Amino acid sequence: MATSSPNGKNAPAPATAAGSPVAVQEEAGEFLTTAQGLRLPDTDHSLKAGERGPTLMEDFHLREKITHFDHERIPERVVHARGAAAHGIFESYGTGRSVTKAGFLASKGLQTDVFVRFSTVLGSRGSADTVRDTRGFAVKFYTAEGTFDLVGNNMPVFFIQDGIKFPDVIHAAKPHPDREIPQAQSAHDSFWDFASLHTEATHHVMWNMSDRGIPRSYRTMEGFGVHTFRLVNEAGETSLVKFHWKPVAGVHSLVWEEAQITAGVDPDFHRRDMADGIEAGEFLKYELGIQVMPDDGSDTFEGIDLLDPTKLVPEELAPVQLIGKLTLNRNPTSYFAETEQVAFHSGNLVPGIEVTNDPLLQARLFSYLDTQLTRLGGPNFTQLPINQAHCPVNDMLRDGMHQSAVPAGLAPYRPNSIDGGVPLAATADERGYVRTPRPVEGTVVRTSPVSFGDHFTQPAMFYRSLTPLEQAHIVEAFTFELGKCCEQAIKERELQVLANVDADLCAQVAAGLGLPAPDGQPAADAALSPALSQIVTEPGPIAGRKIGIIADAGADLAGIGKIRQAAAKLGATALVIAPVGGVLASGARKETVDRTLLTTRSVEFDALVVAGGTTPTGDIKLTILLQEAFRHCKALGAWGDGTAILEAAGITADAPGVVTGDAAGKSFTDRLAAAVGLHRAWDRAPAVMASAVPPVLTS
Ligand code: HDE
Repeated sequence: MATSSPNGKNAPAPATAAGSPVAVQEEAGEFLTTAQGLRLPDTDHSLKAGERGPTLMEDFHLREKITHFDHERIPERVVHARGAAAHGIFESYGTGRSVTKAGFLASKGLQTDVFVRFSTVLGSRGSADTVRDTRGFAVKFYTAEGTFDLVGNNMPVFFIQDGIKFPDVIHAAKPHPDREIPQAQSAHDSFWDFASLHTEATHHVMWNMSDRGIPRSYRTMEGFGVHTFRLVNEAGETSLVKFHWKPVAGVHSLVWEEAQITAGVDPDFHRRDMADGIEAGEFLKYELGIQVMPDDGSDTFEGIDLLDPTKLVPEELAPVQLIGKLTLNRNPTSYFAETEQVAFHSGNLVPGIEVTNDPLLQARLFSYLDTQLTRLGGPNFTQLPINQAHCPVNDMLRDGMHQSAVPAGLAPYRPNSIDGGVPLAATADERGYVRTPRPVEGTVVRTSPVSFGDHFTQPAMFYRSLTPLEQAHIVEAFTFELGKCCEQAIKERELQVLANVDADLCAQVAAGLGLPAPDGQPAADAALSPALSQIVTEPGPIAGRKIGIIADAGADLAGIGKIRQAAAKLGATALVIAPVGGVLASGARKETVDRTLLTTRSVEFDALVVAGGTTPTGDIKLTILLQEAFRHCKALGAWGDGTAILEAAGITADAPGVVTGDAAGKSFTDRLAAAVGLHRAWDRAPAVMASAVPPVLTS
């Protein structure tokens, strides 16, 4: 009898010729076997002609084991190779219904399975998480009407306006082809050579050089669909829409020195943070939002060309309306089977969500399916468990490498009479993907519209909308990146680009490089969008954050217990750092040492606290730990005589963001949580952070 097989095809349940059921292959049984199920007595010694003799061809187990091992790798993604993922649930608010008929957005409370993969763009699979780069934010919605992939980034704009240039920007940004260095970074000549010659990249470059290029965590990143999509509701009315992901934990970043240290100390920083958070029940949460613009045939809104992916629509002009909530609540079981083999495709769409003529999006529609053929070894990658649709699939696609379905029937073609005419074509009423008719006409050309020609107004808007502190970070980033270039002409040309964005920005970077600042023609009247700033003035949630407590055998263990409890209540984790490992004990109280001065570094923590009763050691590693956290504007604290240890490291109790008290009571833990909730003590920045010029603070 035809049943639905595990891969969703209408196929006979797998069975032997005699009709005995065959289970889908998974590891089972307590004995080690070959891939054919033969039990093995020994997997440690190859079959040899005598103890000291040559190995025999006859050893089929050795050959199978080594052969399979030889083929364990698949090609890494040509971009976005470094990534980490999680399963989750998307819950619709039902508020998107007025603009789209997409079933998974229609009713309030409707839940859809999702798989989300975050990534960096440039680095190889084994590169560090905290490099300065754009982050991928790819979401697979397994909806009842087919899989919808929202393959976005953590920045709302892109380097190029036409997909045909993607190989150019990626070749320029990837390591130099001769020595394959530098890995996973843009601070090198070929990237800045391209960026300075190709001014349409300027807006994205500004975002990369801003704090958005070094997120604190995947949970503190915004996400953007980048392109404008066309949404269609049940009545057939269309709107132009941009997708946004708003992190519930707020938008927060690392500081540059911290990001660099972390790349060495913990290259897995972001994936560890996400996996640990999910394991601890501190799930990553984001709200899905849409900016809705009228589909009046002009493909523009308030003078902004909606087909130009180097432009954003300020939230002040089109507010982000929230339509659902994403919760990442389950870690993958197998990195390879799930995170590595997941195949996203911007052409995976559902009724109610359509594409526009954005030439970047159009090229993507070609690329994603194509790349999987090489990466996943043939056309049947949709049968891999992570890529299977969570709805019936009846595609008439047949055979090919790695075919694991057993399709029934004689007629994988249409029209047919043999299989009773099925599969049937679905009308719009039957939830078929019927595109909204749109007129297309034009002369065949290889050009861009004139409206794509303004490369500087929005970069100026972005820069000028940020706080002086965020601007100082951008200055520092440009000065660092260009300072790493060898070719003088490239630096000078990029300064010319910056001169056309903002004269102050250009002057400060030029000063840091020791070069004259050229004159430019920056936009005088770029409108501002304060929503682009990520600096908070009110404490936000601290779930998923880490607080280090410095202690030793003589420390106030009861106080440590209180901090641990207070942190846990807010979803944060407190970890005890001591000179040596083991357990700190005093009477009946015990506290396990989580880190030693040898195994940790300040970058692991959002705040550091010195426990009362801790004996000053004079250990330089402790001084560096505290000094680094101080320099990175993190919350610091001490109670009782722990304050003396802070002061010995040059940190005074009255410095901004330093919390002290007699005991680790409620007042102390509340003030500590508020300091962590502010993310950083930015008032400290002018005194501690390296920059091309001292940052100017408003307060
Ligand atoms: Fe991608 N991109 N891209 N891209 N992209 C890939 O697909 C490509 C673009 C994005 O976690 C590849 O499966 C072209 C914009 C993410 O698996 C590849 C163009 C945006 C991911 C590809 C773009 C993205 C990819 C590599 C220009 C943000 C990671 C492996 C037309 C809106 C997905 C793969 C994951 C991955 C091509 C532009 C986001 C080669 C040709 C714009 C998040 O197909």
